Amino acid sequence: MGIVTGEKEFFKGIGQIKYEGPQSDNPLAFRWYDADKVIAGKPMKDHLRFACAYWHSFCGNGADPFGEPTHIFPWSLKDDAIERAKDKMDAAFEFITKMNLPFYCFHDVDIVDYTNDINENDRRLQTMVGYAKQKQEDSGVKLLWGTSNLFSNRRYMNGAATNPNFHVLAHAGTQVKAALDATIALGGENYVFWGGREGYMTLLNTDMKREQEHLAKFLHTAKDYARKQGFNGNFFIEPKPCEPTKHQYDYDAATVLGFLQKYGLIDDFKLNLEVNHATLAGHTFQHDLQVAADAGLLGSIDANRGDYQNGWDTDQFPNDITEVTEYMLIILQAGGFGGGGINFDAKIRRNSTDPADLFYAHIGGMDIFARALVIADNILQKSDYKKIRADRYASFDSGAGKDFEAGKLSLEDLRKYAVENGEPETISGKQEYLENLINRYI
Ligand code: XUL
Ligand code: CO
Repeated sequence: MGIVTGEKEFFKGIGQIKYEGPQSDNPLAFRWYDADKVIAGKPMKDHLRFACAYWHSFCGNGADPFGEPTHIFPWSLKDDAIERAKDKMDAAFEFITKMNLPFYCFHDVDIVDYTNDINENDRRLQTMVGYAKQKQEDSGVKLLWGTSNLFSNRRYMNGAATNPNFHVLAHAGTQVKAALDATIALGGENYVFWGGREGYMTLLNTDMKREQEHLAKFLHTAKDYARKQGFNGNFFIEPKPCEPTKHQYDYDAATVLGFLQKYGLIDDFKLNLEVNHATLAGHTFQHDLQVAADAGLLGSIDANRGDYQNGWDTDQFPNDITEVTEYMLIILQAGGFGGGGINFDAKIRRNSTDPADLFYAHIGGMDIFARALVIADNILQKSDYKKIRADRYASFDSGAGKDFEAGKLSLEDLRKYAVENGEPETISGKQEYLENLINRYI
């Protein structure tokens, strides 16, 4: 895969980012991500399946609720919407190929500006799909997932699929149809639903049961349409507990699993889990990963991190090796992602205004996951980590414990066992031992 630029080079002075190894002090090189290096039976790039998030990297402009944009992109200057969108896509593919990122992800509105004219939107999106197709062919970069933005337009202020007004729901369906068509045309491997406005601000005006039924019906309708068009990929739901809505229906991994089960969606949908969403739900990311993995529905992740001192979605790039090692332990043991990968749903800070900052951010994120992959594989191959966990449950491997697991014991049997065997011995959970073990391999 070589660098693909448009007529103009947007990131001048920055070439192909290459692997130089841990000893390198070049800030524009990988120290751990060695795409073709084989770990646990397959190349790093196939374990990690990194993706660039179009919205944060090429649309977000550094504005915050208190201040105007600080990122004045040279690809956002042209007057004509299509010309501007093409410049943006040129910049995106230049960046993605310089970074050696195998995938990208987008919302419909990231690719080209939307208007309130449905037919014009279709025309715009189709034009840009043609442009993207060529870029994908030239570069070998693939679409990890597409999605539709059903939260920014003011019509969605009371929800999209869960809006109390059917007319709004019809517009949401219109947008999903076009975004699915675009995803399918571009060979997208998955399609994501993140319901930022699917929830409520107050129960005083909300029929929660009816809204959730509408959401399920909407997902069925979208899924049936995509399958009819020949889409074989996965649908992912991305949980988040709140923000922008006070209470979102797709609260966390466990809530979404229950919802998929209840409404007969479990065979087509998996989870796209995001670090900062799990922490906003009061969980560690490891917790949500394990919940999804145990259900066999760990589809993909949105990699980022929050800030321990505040309670909103700061979408910072990941940089904590201990935490990311713990993620990779769960992901490796789950057998990897179910069709997805690692999408950097993360943004550089408002005051990170050098063109190189976007590179540093992604290099750091890719390196930390690559390094964590190596460490986690070492822990699983060489240490007693797995054995310690298995041994904690040894009392269920034989005798009465095994009979209990097999459903052969009654409550009376449990009492009899307790009377006969007296007080259980005190057994350590070895938490500090295991924490030290992780650090030893780091
Ligand atoms: C918002 C978020 C979204 C989804 C896609 O918190 O994570 O960017 O990933 O709509
Ligand atoms: Co996300």
